[in-house]
Amino acid sequence: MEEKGKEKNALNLVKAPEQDPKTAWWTGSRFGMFIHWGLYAIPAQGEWMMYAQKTPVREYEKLAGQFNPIAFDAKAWVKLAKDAGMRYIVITAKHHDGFAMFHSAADPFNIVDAAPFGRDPMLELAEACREEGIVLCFYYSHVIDWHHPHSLHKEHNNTWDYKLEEKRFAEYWEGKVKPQLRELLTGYGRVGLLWFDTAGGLSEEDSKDIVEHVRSLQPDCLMNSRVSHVMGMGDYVSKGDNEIGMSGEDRRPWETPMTLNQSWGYTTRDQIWKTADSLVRKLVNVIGKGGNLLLNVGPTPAGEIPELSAQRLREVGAWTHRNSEAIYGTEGSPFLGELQWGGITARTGRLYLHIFNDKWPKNGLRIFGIRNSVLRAYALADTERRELSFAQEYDEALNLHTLKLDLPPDPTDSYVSVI
Ligand code: FHN
Repeated sequence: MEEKGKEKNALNLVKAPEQDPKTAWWTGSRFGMFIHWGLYAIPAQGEWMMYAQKTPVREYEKLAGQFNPIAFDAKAWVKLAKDAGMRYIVITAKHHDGFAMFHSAADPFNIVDAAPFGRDPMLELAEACREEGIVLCFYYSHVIDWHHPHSLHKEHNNTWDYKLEEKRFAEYWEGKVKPQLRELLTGYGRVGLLWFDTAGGLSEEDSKDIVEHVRSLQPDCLMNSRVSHVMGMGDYVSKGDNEIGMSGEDRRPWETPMTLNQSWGYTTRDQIWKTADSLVRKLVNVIGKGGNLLLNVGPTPAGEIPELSAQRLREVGAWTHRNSEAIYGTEGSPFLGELQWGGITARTGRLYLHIFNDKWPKNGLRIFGIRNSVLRAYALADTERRELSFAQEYDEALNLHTLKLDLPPDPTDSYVSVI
């Protein structure tokens, strides 16, 4: 929907979060692929298996000897992300089990030195991403590491192999975390962002230390807020897992990490999948509130993205490709408040009304608060751009501007139709 009005922010009833220019690529991207991939794919019970079963380190290490994901094809993963309409990839370079999915001189417990595979999948992904214009980013578990004798978290430690009172955190921090981050930030080209997780127990001093360390190596690399539990740290807010906030809740750019089923790492036990329909709505809900969606896949031990995940991503991708204008580079809705019928995104001079098909208002839609004169309204999916009729009214007593918009009798796209 196009509106007249010269003032750039005439519609901005909600101010878009203040933004550092270096986050612009990321907020404009709106949709990313999260990948949880590691040794835990082999037992296929999720990435917390080692902790849940108190698997001794020497036992867990044996998984590395079996890890040979010969079906891994970086280009195919990047293509799938692209097909889904995702513009960045965040992959677990090291999760809580401490196993590095990249070649690391800092710790031999890594995919090149400890597994028969012998390849560095992060190098292959970096190249494939560069070729396709996808931004590569790394997840790095900086506080929890069940393999290292000196990692120390507020609650989730390996207490079955190591004694808490014998921990010397600095040995972990200086000997593994910082050197591995250096490796990631110097060996793989541009890293879009580092996705830290669960900082429980990390001191403010160490949080600042890690931020400075990253900045000194790649000044433009973003960091999420989970780098520290100190409020305001990081370049953007990571919401809770699968959490979508209320409209206007965050003053900083934010992102929702979300699962496709109910797990992050590959598991054969969880078959509760979100449908493409519900995923598109969730995407709309997030971007309409100004956030990013980071949607997860958990590849198999053979190195493949499970077909049930891939299929959903391709279905979502058909929608994102048709509606790209209403997604990338947009801001969230300028209006505060939850919408029952869908979500709104905006860019200067245009509002995109994303209407959930099952809430299709056959009698038209009313939008309150648009002061600008609307010029034209049409369905984005309509290649002929046939104009929809509308009327604008102003109630002086209530000081209320109302746009009454007539809609076609039926939705114009699958899942969610954009006007
Ligand atoms: O413990 C992790 C979990 O395994 C997963 O990586 C998620 C992703 O956001 N983060 C932690 C829990 O919040």
